[in-house]
Amino acid sequence: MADGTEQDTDDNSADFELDTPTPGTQNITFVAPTPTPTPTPTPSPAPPSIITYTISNLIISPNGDGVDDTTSIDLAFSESVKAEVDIIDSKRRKS
Ligand SMILES: [Ca+2]
Repeated sequence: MADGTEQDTDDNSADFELDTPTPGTQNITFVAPTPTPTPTPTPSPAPPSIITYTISNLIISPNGDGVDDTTSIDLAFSESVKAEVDIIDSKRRKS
């Protein structure tokens, strides 16, 4: 047909064909997709940190002679943490 009316030349009712296209005429309405906002990443919480610490003796000789056999370590963290303290000898080996 030449009157611009809809035709179904391929027997597919899901589409339609125009015999005479209409340049400049909007045959369909374009609907812009709604932009999906990019989720704002949640800032990572600051890792736990040491607030204060005291060590009564930095060097100990735990040989039971009563001289510098012990030390006292007091740590305060910014939050509750599971902490491990390593005691190393002069050759940097763990006890
Ligand atoms: Ca000692």
